[in-house]
Amino acid sequence: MAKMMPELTSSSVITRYQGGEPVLSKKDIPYEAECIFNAGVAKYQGQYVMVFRNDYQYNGKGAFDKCCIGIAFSEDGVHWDVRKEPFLTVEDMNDPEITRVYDPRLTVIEGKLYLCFAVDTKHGLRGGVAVTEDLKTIRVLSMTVPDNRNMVLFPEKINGRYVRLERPFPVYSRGGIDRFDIWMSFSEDLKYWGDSRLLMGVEDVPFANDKIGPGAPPVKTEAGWLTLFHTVDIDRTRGKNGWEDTWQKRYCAGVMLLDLEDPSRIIGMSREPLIAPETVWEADEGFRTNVIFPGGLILEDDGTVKIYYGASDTVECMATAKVEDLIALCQPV
Ligand code: BMA
Repeated sequence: MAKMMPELTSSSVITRYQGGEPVLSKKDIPYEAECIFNAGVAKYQGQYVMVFRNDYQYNGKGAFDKCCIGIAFSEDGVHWDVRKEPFLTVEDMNDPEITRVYDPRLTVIEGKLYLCFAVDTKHGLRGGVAVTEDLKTIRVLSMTVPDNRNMVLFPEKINGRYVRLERPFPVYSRGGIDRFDIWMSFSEDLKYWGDSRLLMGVEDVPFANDKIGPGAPPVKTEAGWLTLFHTVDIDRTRGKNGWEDTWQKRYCAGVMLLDLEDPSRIIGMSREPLIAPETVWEADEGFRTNVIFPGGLILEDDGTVKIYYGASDTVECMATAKVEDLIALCQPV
């Protein structure tokens, strides 16, 4: 039996944009859309770029029949113009095995924009790495074996290799329940990945009792690679949350700092959530409430950071903080 978690609150270092109002939701989307969430964000070619998940056509049984990835652009990282057509659909993948593409993350490496995304197939759940330079054509570089997702890329090579964080689902060896951890792999060409190793176990996070996964791609600071992750706890006495029929989990955002030279070494992490579900959009309204799903972290020149997170699998929200405050939260493990 998992140990129960107390009520969790957000760190005082974050400020929610407009008290927690979404920065993007279905009313902003010029095509069929229902839930707009779990976005990745990067600064690329002089503007902010957001790729987001759009789930639509609810099937009444806890899932949506349709899902695509949309794209939006912004001058300030707050107000977004959504492109008239989706960025990536199942049909674009041109593979009858593939049933869903979702939960995109973005990283700029050497002037190119890389997209990591989750790919549901008829024979398992895979993590894709793709690249675009013109924000229109996308080339898939690699796909993991099942089951793996939540992949994020570091923005530069470290000791000659590309690095990614990821979250495999070792069901058999972890007791057949959600005990899933953050792993990392290395590559010389972004196509072939290996030298995989565990970065952080779910048991290392005091506010998780279920699973954890990478969130926002790492950002370079003088103190180390700063990155956000998601944490999950479940408490069967909490009741169901949201208009989906069975949802009982809670997702929070955590923050950690990794060594610049050896990112498999955790310098520190916050012992408490950075963001816990509290506002109306995070805790009361939506498909699966009590879900904070961080996917983007932008460090501005003045030392502020913008944190982008999906709320309740329904809308995309944003918070700001000072980078030094996030670093200070990362205490030695
Ligand atoms: C995870 C993923 C996320 C989602 C979360 C909460 O397993 O599917 O995309 O936000 O569950 O439903």
